[in-house]
Amino acid sequence: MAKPIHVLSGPNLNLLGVREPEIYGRETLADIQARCEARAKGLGCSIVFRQSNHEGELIDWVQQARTEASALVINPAGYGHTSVALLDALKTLDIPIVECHLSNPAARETFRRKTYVSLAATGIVSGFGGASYELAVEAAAGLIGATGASA
Ligand code: CA2
Repeated sequence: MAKPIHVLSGPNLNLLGVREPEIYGRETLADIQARCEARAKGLGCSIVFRQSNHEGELIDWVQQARTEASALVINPAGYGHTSVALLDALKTLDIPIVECHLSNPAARETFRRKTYVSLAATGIVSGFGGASYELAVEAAAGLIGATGASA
């Protein structure tokens, strides 16, 4: 059985659909999880989907992904712009890392233009709302050779 793709979300993303819908959309994180699960299933893989408001917990989960995941999708939220510790953890992984963002941080405030996480990411998907996660799962699946296509 192939290892799952781990999908991690950082601080405040538990509030999706409740606050700031003009920036982050009306979908809840549970809605996005359902989209990712359906997409992964279609591609013949599985996901583990988690959110935390705590930097240390996210780092623990990144470390867990070293042995338990086939690929990692991460929306680090605010920690992407601040956390060298999260970057250090990500740099220990030998699996594909896809960074994802609901919004396009490059088109927002200057301080969002730099993300430490990007230094460890294989690729980035941003600006498509909840679909960013789905596209990131699809990209991760492609990087591990899971296409769902049957011969
Ligand atoms: O666009 C993204 O996905 C971000 O990672 C979201 C972060 C932000 O700091 C990044 O620059 C871009 C913020 C997440 C906050 O989530 C909220 C959700 C609902 C209501 C308020 C905040």
